[in-house]
Amino acid sequence: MATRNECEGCADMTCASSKLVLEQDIAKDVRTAYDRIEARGMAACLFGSSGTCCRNCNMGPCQIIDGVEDMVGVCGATADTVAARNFARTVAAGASAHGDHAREMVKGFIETAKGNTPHEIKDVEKLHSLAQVFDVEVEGRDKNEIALELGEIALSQFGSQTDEPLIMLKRAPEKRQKVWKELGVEPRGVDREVVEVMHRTHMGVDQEYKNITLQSSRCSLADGWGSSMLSTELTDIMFGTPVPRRAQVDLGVLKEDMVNVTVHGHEPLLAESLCLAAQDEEMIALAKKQGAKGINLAGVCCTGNEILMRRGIPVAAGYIQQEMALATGAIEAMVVDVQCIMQSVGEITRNMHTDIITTNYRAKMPYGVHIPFEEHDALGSAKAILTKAIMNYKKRGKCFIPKDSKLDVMVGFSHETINYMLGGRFRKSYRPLNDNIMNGRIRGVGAIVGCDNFKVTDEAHIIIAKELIKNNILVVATGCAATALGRVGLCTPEAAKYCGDSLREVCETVGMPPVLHMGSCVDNSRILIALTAMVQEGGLGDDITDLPAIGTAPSWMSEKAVAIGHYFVSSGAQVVFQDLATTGSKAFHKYLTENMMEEYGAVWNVAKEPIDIAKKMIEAIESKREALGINKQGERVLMDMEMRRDLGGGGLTDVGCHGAE
Ligand code: SF4
Ligand code: MSK
Repeated sequence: MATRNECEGCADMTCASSKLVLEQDIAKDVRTAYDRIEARGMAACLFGSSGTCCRNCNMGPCQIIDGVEDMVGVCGATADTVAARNFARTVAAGASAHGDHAREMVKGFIETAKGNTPHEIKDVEKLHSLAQVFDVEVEGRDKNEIALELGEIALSQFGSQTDEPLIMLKRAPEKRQKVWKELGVEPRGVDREVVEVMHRTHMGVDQEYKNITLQSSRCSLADGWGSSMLSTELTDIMFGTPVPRRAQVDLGVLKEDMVNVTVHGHEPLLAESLCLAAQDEEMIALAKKQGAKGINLAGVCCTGNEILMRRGIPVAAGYIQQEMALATGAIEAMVVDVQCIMQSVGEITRNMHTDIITTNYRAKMPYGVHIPFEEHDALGSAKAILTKAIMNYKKRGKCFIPKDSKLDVMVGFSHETINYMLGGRFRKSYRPLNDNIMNGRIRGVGAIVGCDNFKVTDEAHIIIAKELIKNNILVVATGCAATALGRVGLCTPEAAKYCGDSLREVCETVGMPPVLHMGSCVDNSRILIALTAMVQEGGLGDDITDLPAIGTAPSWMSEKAVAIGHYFVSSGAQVVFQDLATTGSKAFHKYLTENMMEEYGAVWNVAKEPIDIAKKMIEAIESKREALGINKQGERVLMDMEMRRDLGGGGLTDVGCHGAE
């Protein structure tokens, strides 16, 4: 576990900006997670970290030791039952966070279709293609009419009480749909699956770990193929599907002579409205009146990734840096909504000019100022929030911005972009990607997703990414992992220099980074769609489990990461985590890490060291290649001019790179 001193002495490039900030006098009274880790001075509870502490009823809490007769729960619950129940509840908590977020997005989408928000339906092509999935008629209809019908059906997916599977499941490969049907894990309603987990894990209900885990799968699939996918797709339709663009990340994006407003959390409706308000003449004039040159909006965590992907607005900090961003003393307001906001940010700003502005009735904080974000008056709410921030500018005292700590990134790799990035405008398809995998120029795809975590070095993401691309594996990234990779320059085409020869040639020919930033943590659903598209394109098997692809969340922190990991495994894609709170139960842990393979064609893997995670990922990809028989077609194919022309027929120059600055 890292301490502040370790952070200060860390050679890790990702810590550089944080370290610079923490060294300043103005930061000396700011207590960060590093200080609290040091002060707590206690090791994590063994029962908690191995998944065998139960407090599901008031006869406990019970700490269970697997295999010791008297060390079962007072009710007789065994280690396997307790660990499976705890795992299921973690999945349910993660899925509920995505579900509640997605519901807000769908409601905002409906209000937009009705003309009740300052936003509009931007991506009509995507609207039409999603309408098809939901059997909504598009011919001769106005975009808002289509969106309204689509939105209402989407909303019904949350509270559905029928036993029909969620509509979006039919987007998965047919073979996968069959697996789910046979196992009986097709999710029915987004909310229902969370409720059922909570019921089945209540004292005295489901006591068989495999049966409990079936419901974990169903709940996680309701997240991945249900709520998260709905959120991503409707957000794209409303705010525009991301396309490649250049932008910047890290604390150096804050500006000394401007009102700095960071937006932190997850819901794009708030962030997009703030973007509109920040361009408003009246707001800019107010900022100037206070002596600032203007308003500088920057992101933190996944809300940051949403506006980074769509607008090229810079990301100041990932999860692990939120306290350091405040410690600069240069932020007038940190506007927050839901998820991943550390309670310490309120405490840090108590004696500073900075306001923490909470905006969602679900998430208020001690020392926060609450200004509700009303979707019916989105612009009005956003202006009220910005006004509060602007009026703090004159109160700003000494500040320190590590000006050189900002890195270029190329972002905006939606699954649609990948579709025509390699395929070209005139033949957009996953064929070239599949072909490149089949001929071995690209060995496979590795997803690096999830959070940062003070428990492990932030270098984990970087070590893994560098090892993968060195071995010609294309990396896709989301969430705070993507921000961490961006902070060291891996999300630029220039990072091709770290790749093995054949991946480097592909990247250089197309002009793409070897690490593709695909968005926020909700946007992991983009990866599900990309994997499905690869299957449907042909040549790489007929299910997700056949693909040479694997994911990792090496520094996971949030319960959402476990829900994501489980929907990937239940969808046939393997994952590797650094730890999993299931090790105290032999049979259940073995089920997750070995036996799920027979049913789902994928398992959870655990590896402590980042380099071992990378090795596991490479091994898994190579063994899928062997099984597909594509290694026989030639190990490494270097491109001649014709191949380059073929690949370069489309590419980022066709897609258009929209410079952020
Ligand atoms: Fe203990 Fe059983 Fe109650 Fe859990 S449900 S706290 S194991 S008695
Ligand atoms: S914000 S869930 S720390 S990715 Fe999505 Fe980052 Fe993980 Fe929160």
